[in-house]
Amino acid sequence: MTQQEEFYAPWQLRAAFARSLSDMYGQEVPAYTTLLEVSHEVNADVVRARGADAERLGSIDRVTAERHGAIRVGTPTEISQVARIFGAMGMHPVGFYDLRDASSSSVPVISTAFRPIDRAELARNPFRVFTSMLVPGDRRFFSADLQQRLERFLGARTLFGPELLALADRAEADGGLAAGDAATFLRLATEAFELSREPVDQAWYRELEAVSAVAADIGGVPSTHINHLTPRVLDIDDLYARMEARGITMIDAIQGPPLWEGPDVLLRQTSFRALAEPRAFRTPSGEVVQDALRVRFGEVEARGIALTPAGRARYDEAIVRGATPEVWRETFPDTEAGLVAHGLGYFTYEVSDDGTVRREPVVYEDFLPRSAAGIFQSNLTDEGSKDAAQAGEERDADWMSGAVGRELHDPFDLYAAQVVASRDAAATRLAVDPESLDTTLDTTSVTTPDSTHVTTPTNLGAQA
Ligand code: OOG
Ligand code: NI
Repeated sequence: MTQQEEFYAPWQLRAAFARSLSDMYGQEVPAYTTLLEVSHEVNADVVRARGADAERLGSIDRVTAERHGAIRVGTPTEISQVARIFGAMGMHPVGFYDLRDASSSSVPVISTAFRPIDRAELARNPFRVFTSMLVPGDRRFFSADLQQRLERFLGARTLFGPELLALADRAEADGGLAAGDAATFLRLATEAFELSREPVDQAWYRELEAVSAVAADIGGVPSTHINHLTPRVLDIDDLYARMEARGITMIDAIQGPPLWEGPDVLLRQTSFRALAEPRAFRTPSGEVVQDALRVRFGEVEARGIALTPAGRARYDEAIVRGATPEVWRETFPDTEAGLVAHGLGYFTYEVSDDGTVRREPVVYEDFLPRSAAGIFQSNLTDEGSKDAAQAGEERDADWMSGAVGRELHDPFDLYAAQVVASRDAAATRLAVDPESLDTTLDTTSVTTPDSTHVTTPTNLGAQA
């Protein structure tokens, strides 16, 4: 009897792919290895100093393994293929980001993020990839003539080979792959996101670059590549200081909320500029010359609590006023209990051993358009050109969903569903009506201002 080959479930493919990409990126971009080292040091120090409290927004194992990557593609066909590859790893498109308006420089893309969506899957491995797609029909950036040549160029290239796509489809249909196929799938998927060594068509690249460095990065070459891989840290201010101390120049500021005494919400990110990497170019006369391109950079992030639409509206207003501690104090309660009480953050219902119900924060799994624009922008040597007088091409979540060929999940719906599921599970465990637990949302049922522990309503205590 032949021995049964080991089978890789989607989450195992996802975890293995995240590791494989990280190994590849570490070999090719040495500053990323420094970033990982410093992240590990910072996380170990935070766990030592804060103990269990450090793991409130995710176990140290999850945080240590946690990464997001970013890729950029050119066409609906390409993004639908990306969706098949990530679909094989249990990653689904979530959210719609329009960076064309979020940025003052020329960033002619719209984006989504591929990530696991179930609580259990996120806990196993939360790897996510921010995926951007060009909008060649947007006249603010591209003339009709350039659009046509760009679309012809993109239409003629192949980012993902037939073997990779066939394995991806099989993995999705069968809920995983046997060991041999899994190894091939992982190798081909990793290769698809490596930086190509092929000479770049100099005239074409430079023509696009004059319009937008992002457009050149996407449409100026026949392949795609991962442009950063971001570890998660528990103290991003400390990390920023340590990186600078090691001589790596970071961008001016940490994007997103400020450092303050209250709960961390959403996402704080910072990055170091792309390093110039040697690249061969083919000149119009056919000669191959050596030059350099800056297309791969480093980023790090600290994740906070997911905000409800009401909380997000406050965030969006606050960020316009300026992400200072003063603005934050005027905008957000300084405790988790306050976020619960005002319905600003997502918190699950958890039953303690003594039968009381606690609320635990849900970590933010998504991205922020303004911060993303800041990250794009910080890595552009040139603003590019953008004619604001022209009408932009209409793009929205529905359009993106059509391009991707899959349902585009709404991040708020996913967080809310997670809270409802936890409430139902808690109610089942306590043998009460889930609606009765909703009374714990009242301000009055929060016991102390600095704790998220909520009292069990008396009717609940009687039944327990
Ligand atoms: C993506 C930039 C956005 C983030 O973390 O907000 C991003 C890109 O540069 O392609 O990764
Ligand atoms: Ni990023």
